[in-house]
Amino acid sequence: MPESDGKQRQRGAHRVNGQGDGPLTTDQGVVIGQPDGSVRAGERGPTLLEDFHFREKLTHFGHERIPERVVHARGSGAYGYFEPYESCAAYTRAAFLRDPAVRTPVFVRFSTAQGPRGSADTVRDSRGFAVKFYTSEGNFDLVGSSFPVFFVQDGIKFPDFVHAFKGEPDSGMPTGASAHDTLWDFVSLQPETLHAVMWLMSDRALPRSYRMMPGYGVHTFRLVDAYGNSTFCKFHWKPLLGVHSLVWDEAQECQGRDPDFHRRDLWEAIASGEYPEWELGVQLVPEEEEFAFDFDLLDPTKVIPEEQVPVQPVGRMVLDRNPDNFFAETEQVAFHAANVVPGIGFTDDPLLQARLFSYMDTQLNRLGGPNFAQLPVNKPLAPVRTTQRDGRHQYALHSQASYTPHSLGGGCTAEPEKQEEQEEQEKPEKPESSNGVFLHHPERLGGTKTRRRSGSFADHCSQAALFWHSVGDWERRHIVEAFRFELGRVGSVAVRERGPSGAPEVTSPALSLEAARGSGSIRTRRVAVLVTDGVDARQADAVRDALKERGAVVEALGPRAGEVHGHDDGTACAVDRALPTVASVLYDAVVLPGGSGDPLAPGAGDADGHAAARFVRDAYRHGKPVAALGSGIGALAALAPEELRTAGDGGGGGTVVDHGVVTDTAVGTVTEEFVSAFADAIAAHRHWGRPRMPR
Ligand code: HDE
Repeated sequence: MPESDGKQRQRGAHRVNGQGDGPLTTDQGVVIGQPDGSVRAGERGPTLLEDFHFREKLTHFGHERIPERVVHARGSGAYGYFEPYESCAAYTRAAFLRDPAVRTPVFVRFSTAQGPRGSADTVRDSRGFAVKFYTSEGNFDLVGSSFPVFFVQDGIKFPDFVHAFKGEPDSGMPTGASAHDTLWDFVSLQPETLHAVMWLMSDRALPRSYRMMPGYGVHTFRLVDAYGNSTFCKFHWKPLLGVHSLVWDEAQECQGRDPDFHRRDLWEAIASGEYPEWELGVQLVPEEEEFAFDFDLLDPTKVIPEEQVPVQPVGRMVLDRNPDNFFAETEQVAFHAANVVPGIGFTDDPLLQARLFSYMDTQLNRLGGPNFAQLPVNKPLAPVRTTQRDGRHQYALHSQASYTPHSLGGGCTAEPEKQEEQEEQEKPEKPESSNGVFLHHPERLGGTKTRRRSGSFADHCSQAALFWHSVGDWERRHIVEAFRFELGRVGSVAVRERGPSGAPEVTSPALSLEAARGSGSIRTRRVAVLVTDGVDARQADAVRDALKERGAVVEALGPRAGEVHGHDDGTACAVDRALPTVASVLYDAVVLPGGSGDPLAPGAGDADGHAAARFVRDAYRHGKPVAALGSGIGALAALAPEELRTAGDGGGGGTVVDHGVVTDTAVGTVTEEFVSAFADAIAAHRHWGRPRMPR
């Protein structure tokens, strides 16, 4: 792949492919003749201490792991780029937002928050959405979340929240789950958690894919223009594929069927050229309107309803490259909420203020020293000139004086501008004169030292209720089911019974998943075609081709890998995977083509003979599109409720759609009418309100 941007060229210098041309060596470059045996005193004798190669190899191995992140340990990363649609100079002097011709390289890491490094992807949790922009003015990290609100208002409560969320202190259980006593004990005693808990109980906590997940900066930030004027800003990432979720039953089964479900999905999409894309949007609030809301802009448990302040699109981010090395890049990447560039500033949100301290601190522990900004994934593209020196893992060979001011060797060419000059620049007359220098926003401060929380942070119920009243009926049903499940797992009766009181009925439609369905495309959606001996092979191929043409990933699942015989003489149908090795939860939709065979017949490895029937039942229960063609309709009818309308039910031919169940009597082929009805059903993602399947 050509090195398209500066970051990729920079990485190129560190890339190591294979072992090179020569023989294996030790870390010291000494050639090893025979790498497969340790040096022993006799062929059956003890290993000798002098075998430096053996000792070096085992010692290095024993040190391969670094401490995992205390939160967000489980993550997946990718490279890409960001480009603004047009100049945002009216609000910010940040160079990467000022020129639509500038593409800024990015590295993004998505993560779960609670579980350890090896935990499953589809747990109920908020997700990290951390973006490192390698801008020409230094690195900007937007270390965000898939929820727009956080659980606590003050960073001093963060360790308490995390301790409660992580496994129980004695057993360490559960892994990656909130359904246990300490979490519910804490949240029921700390009512500011309520709004984020509503999000956690909703389907928002179960993304279908990282590619279909929104991101939020959560805090109110500042944008600062070239004249030093500041505007409050909330950041939003909106996925081009729309926002889609799993259902709880499916998410749980996925944890076993494919614990890497999200990691695999992201990796495979990028590897196959289906580059995921997000739009960056901002909600802007002029400084004068700081107090125009019935909540505090500094309170990270609140959203600014989009109906009140619309999200303005400012640019797009595309992820187009998987990392070369998981450890070196996805594991060693170090995000820091304090990494900002000129034109972006902080507010006094007490959660943000705590984060400005915490990330550097944790990285010193995790990465073992202060020089982690020299690691390839963390290294800025902007020139780095500091007087920081030495420390563990120092790569640079500094020879110049390491203090300012200095006069040796020609003096310091990188001397900062004098303080007085900087202050003069705080309101520069000409925008260009402030280029490149980071100025802290000269916010006027004053107050009495206190640990008291502002009264403006006291309302914990209104926005939790706003969320509840704004989502669709099916989303509300899922929230109730989630509370039932979670509290059902809580042992302490006292904790189970603690709960908040009601609040007024106000809505913000933008909070519903219904409002974020996406463009109607089925690109990269995974569709299973169930085939068996006797299948209408021409039809199975036709449906596969038609859906692939629309960008779906289509796999034929049969009783065994290889191929099955077709219904018509001489025809055959290729099988991508043996059905008993997969499950409906790994797909978005299923098709039963026609033919003379029974598509629900058991195959090799199908322990109880019900794998195919279970596949279709699960897809139906989880609200996924189910299609049946020709004689496949009969097989579906044997499972589906009688109330469902299907083609051939006295209604004659053509395509019939009922609650995302799409049927068509065609034989030997598929009609355009069927394909587009099925594609629409897939794009709609899930279909609720179906008649229940008989048990
Ligand atoms: Fe973090 N958070 N956080 N956080 N956070 C970390 O930093 C912390 C918060 C978020 O992919 C840690 O390098 C405090 C909010 C993401 O590498 C640590 C507080 C949001 C990631 C830390 C918060 C986040 C982290 C652990 C409350 C959403 C993963 C390892 C004041 C806006 C980044 C590390 C990655 C990681 C501290 C609250 C997002 C300990 C003290 C709110 C996406 O420094």
